[in-house]
Amino acid sequence: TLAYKFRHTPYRNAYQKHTDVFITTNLFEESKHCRPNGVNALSQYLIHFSMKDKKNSKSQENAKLIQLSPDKENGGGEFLTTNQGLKINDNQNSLKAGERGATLLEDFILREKITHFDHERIPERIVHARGSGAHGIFELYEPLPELTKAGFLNDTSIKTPVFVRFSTVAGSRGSTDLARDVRGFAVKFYTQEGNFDLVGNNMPVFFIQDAIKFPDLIHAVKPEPHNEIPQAASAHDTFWDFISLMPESTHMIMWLMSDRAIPRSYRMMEGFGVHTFRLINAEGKSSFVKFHWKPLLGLHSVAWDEAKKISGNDPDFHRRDLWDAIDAGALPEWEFGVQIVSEEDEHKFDFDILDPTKLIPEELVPVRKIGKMTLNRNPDNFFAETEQVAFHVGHIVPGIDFTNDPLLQGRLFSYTDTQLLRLGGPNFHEIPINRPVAGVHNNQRDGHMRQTINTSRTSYEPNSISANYPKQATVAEGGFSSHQERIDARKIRDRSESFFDHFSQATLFYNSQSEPEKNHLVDALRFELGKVDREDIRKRMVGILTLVDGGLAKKVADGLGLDVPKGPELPINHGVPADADPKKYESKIVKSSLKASAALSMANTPKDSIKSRIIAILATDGVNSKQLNALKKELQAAGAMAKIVATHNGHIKDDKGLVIKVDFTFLTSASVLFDAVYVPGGAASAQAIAAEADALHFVTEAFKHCKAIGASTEGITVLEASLIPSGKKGATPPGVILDGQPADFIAAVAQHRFWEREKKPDVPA
Ligand code: HDE
Repeated sequence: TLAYKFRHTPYRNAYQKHTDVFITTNLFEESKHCRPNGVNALSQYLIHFSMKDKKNSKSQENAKLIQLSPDKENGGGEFLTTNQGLKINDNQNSLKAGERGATLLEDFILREKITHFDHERIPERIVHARGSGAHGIFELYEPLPELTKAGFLNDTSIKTPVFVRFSTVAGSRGSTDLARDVRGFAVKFYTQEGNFDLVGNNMPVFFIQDAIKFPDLIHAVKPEPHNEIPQAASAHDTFWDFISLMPESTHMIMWLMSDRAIPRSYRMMEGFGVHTFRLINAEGKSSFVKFHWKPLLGLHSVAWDEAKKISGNDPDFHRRDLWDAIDAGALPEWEFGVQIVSEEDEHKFDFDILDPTKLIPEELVPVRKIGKMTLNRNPDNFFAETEQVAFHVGHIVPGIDFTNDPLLQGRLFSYTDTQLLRLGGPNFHEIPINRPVAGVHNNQRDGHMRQTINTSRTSYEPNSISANYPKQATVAEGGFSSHQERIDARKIRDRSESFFDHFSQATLFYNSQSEPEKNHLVDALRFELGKVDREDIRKRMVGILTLVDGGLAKKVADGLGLDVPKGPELPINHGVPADADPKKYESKIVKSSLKASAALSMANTPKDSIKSRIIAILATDGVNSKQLNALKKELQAAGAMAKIVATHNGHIKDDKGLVIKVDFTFLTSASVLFDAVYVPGGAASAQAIAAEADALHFVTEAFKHCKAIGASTEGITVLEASLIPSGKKGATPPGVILDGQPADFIAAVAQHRFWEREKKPDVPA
């Protein structure tokens, strides 16, 4: 009836005018007495309608949002009820035998409320427990029929809805965002042919080559089993013990010790599918592919000292940053790229493209940008969406397929298994955030928390009672058919010799880093190994580093007070099967044919925008309003956010007596939460700020972390009072702008960091 009403009332016209979500929400509101069946049928109808309407890309974009609508509940203007819909009269007192008496077992309202509360938690993810999600869309630049038949990669009029979850790997759900760690970058595309999940990371390679080592790796990096210390950190004995015995992890360790492991923002990091996948075109031709996400804001990191301090000041820093940016309309964007290798070229590289510890340098195979993803909506409910979203590398669509990468093959098993435990049963695909917008029709039935009411008498196939529906689809009708790879092999537990070079790309990565990045890598290794108690582990690790770069090994050894070993402890091999000849498993020492690759250094990222950067303006009563307003205006015009940090909360008065709202005080914020600092003039304001130790610490610390700092007229006295080496005019260090124009300051902020300031002498902050 609702569907009929929808088709024959003004709702449809309104819908066609693309105000769909609003209208559908109202329609659902009107139809709430029919929940859930009527509404679900209606939502399915609307999705169907919107998906048919290919030219209306706006409706495509909303297919997932329309689907989520009937499951939303707000409670606004309603009476409080039990889960059975009974209106509650007293939510303050339990039912007792007299005012001072014992609580009665009869109190079904109390029991329902407490029982539900007792069951609120589900197991956190075994890895990637800490994360943040957002909705968005993916838009294709040009059709790719020569490469793939996937619908969403062939029709530029479709806006494919996506849900993305970023995460750290090692820490628990409540751990800090700023851990030195890999970041998860998982994207669920709700395509018209079913869900495609690209479950990637912000680093293009992985620690291990075979899935069978994954539990060992994760046991080693997680808090140690006897005392559950340390939380969200790899700087401890068991991790480095394992790594020092796993030469295949050396390349990934270079990435993990680099600035990529401490991003400034989820919005400013790359994403990678890691494994080589396949694309399959309509003729069944396969090409190998590596997937890339390139952030339009460029790649940026924080300093390690800063990361440690952010963890105390705002452990939700990345979560808040993503939320606030989307809320403010600064929508995060990534270009989607592919590196394509034809089947004929599979063996043309000096590494194996099935080995997940190797990347394909962009100099050898350029990244072709094929589309753009924009995150445009924060979730309504963290648990329902971000926590319950279930990604799986095995969720693919026709036109995409797997390779025999042994890490990918193992993942294909793990992800369903983990959701069964985490989400409690086989119907996790029915949880709203996981439901495909393509219809689901099969003979799977029942199980815990089944939502669908299957009305057919048959739940088997073949059947004649239901005319054999739901029926199989031919390939032409969109049925999935696995790529018919030819296999002629013995069944064997072994590893290909083409996987035995463990160091050449680690060296390539190190050689590709800028000088400051190399220094950060050395410092990271000194920090991490410095936290390792057992000297034998430290020594073994430094030995491995000699195979990456002699200079690197020496610098790390110096920091640890160790003699530089001539080479590694021999033999260098990964775990050897009990009956195998250890010689056969020895690492091969291979030289990379490439000296350096520009794409591996964050120093080469575009630095032409300050969009969504957060600038602290230190000001208090008497601030020079002309300077303050001029800068604020320019910052906002450039897309940045200016925040007033003052000596007291509430409001301040400028030199004209006008009131300005204070955003933070030196007590409620810290320099590490901002990208840059500016101190405007105004004698009274500058004097009061210079008299505050926390304010002087604020600017000194911003200097230590190599951020842009600006000051005008009397504001300069604040820098002079701080520990900045030369806050005075004449000998200003890079990135310190005194009495400049707003444009000069903005140009400095766009640089993100002036790492050259790290050269000693350092400032204490
Ligand atoms: Fe995962 N991984 N993984 N992983 N992974 C999980 O699935 C696993 C690997 C990645 O935001 C788990 O739902 C195995 C590589 C991300 O919900 C689990 C192996 C890459 C996320 C699992 C790997 C990833 C996960 C835990 C080695 C980058 C978070 C909870 C064979 C390409 C997804 C869950 C989210 C989550 C298993 C290796 C990325 C247990 C066995 C390589 C981004 O299934």
